[in-house]
Amino acid sequence: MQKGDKIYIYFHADLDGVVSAFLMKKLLLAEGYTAEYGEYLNYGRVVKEGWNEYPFKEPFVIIDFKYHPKAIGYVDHHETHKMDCDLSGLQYCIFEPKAKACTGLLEKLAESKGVKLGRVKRLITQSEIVDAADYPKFGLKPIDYILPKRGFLKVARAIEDDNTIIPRILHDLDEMRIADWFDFRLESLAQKKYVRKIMINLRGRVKKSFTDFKSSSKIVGDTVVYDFYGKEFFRYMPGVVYLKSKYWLGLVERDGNFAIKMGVNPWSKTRDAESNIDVGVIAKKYGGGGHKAVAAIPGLTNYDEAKRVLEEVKQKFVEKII
Ligand SMILES: [Mn+2]
Repeated sequence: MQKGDKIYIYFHADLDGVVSAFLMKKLLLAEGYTAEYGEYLNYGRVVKEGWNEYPFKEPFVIIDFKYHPKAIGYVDHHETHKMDCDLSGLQYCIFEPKAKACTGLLEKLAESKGVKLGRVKRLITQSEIVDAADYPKFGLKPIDYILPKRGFLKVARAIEDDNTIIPRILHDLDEMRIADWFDFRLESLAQKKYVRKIMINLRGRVKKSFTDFKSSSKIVGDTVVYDFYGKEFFRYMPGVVYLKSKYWLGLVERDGNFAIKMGVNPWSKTRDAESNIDVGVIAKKYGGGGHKAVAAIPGLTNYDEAKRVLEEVKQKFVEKII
């Protein structure tokens, strides 16, 4: 690689992935490269079945997503993504499963290269709160995420709700001057029309989903189990209905794509104490992935298959056997 060469940045389609891609671009530009955003990535069938043949524009780096052997850089914190390959030859590589988000890893990486990213502390902390679901520590309730009042949560929600705004978000981040200087980027983005539009649209849908959740969920042992086939699910909704529950496990569907979601309730005391279930390990057995406290099995092709996996995983939760 020579100075001026173009490097593409591929990243996970969530707040951490987007913000980390923005920071990676800053780093690469400071290092004298030309940097361009490649594409935002989501877990699903394409990644599950055709990852090795994925049409990356090269050379490229991957942020906050599954490793690819052709990547010249890799930044991640998902234990289940750990590979047996040698990452030491990669120019821009940092893998720390204990990190709360990739944003902090980008800062570390920049420091190791002697690059100053500017004022990014606030931006990094906000991404860490969202990615690690550190909400209780900051006095935020499940509903504060689902229908947010805080600017950084509005941006996180908007990205989650409509991935197609990601290129606009990145463009606006790159163009920011004053908000960039004052480290008020996400608050500034929250004022944008395309974010506000999503926030208004969410209200009615959340109300409906809340009603649906009450009728489509039950408590099994210490786990909230839900089946949201044909209904719209919102992350942390189990916490709105059952604030004190320990574990959450459910089936969700979007556009014919089925997934099993599972995790420790971020608002329960279990989270800080030792949990005897490692959901990342369970998910990996079914071709999914994640962390100890939150994981998913995406890419399930039909309801029957999803339902079968849900039942099997439910048994593991009941018996506390992984
Ligand atoms: Mn992340």
